[in-house]
Amino acid sequence: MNSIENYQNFINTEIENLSLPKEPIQLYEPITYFLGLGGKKMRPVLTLMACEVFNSDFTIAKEAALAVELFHNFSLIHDDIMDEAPLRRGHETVHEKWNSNVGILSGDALLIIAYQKIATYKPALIGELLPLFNQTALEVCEGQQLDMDFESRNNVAIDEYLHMIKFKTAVLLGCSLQMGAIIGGSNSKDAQELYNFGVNLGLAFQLQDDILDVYADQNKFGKQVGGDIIANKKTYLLLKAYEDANSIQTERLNQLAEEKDTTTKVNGVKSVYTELDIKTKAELKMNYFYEIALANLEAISISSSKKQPLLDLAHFLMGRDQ
Ligand code: GRG
Repeated sequence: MNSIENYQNFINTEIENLSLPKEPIQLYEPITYFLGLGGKKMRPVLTLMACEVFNSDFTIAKEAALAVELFHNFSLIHDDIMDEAPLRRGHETVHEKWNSNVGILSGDALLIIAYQKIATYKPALIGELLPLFNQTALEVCEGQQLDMDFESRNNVAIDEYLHMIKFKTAVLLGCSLQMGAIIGGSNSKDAQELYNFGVNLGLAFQLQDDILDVYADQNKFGKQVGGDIIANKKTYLLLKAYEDANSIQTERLNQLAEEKDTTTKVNGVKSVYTELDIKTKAELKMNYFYEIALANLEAISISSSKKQPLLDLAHFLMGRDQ
């Protein structure tokens, strides 16, 4: 059994050893730059762990683990362009360091390299992995579009928001686990249960992200604390606040959405959140999904000791403060 750190080291080495071409420089240098910025590598770790639950040799899932991490990085590069984000993982984004066209094309190349990794498996395995990967990629696209649609809508329901984060964030965690399980030789019921574990963990993870964005310690948080409030992002916290607010609080939230002074804005929204106990309500929802995730894991027909690394990773992800 390996520790989270062992799996992370393994995947970091594999990424360092990707023998990417050198030219055209503007295509491959941004990829090397972005992959070198770090990140938790939680998706490939999930793939390797899920494989090891069913097979003593987790390295057989190496190419799938690389595929999910490369896909994730591709989506981050494109997401940063769409969001016009200056920073990612505490460093300049690709479009900021080069330009948007470079970001689009190097992101595209990363996606293709991800597919090349899946194509290394035997045809029977590809037949199982590819539909899952394709379905997931399409859902991530749908999640991203819904997220953008929400920017110009004032009537987003909490269930719609949960559907959006399921697609944008959670399904890739499920897919990472299911691919590892398939490669490891699990039965389809356990592979599906691991997928569900990943989706519910992903929902809890994204809700935690919403909470951290408002309440994290700025010295530990990789992004700007209050960034979602400043950008009027429709997070779970904001939608819940609108749902629970009285007419005076609704009016204050509406006025704060127009506020130009960022400190006044963040403090104002936070004070409405405090009045409505929004942090506790968001934590309740986060814990709800986390508990379902743990029940999914419990339902898998293997010994507790084999599930322990996945449980450790779930604890690690939910205990993060950055
Ligand atoms: C799928 C064809 C296709 C297009 C992609 C751009 C896009 C469409 C989707 C964006 C998806 C996206 C960026 C989702 C956010 C997921 C998320 C929670 C990112 C942060 O993940 P961490 O915390 O990051 O694992 P690190 O840095 O640790 O890797």
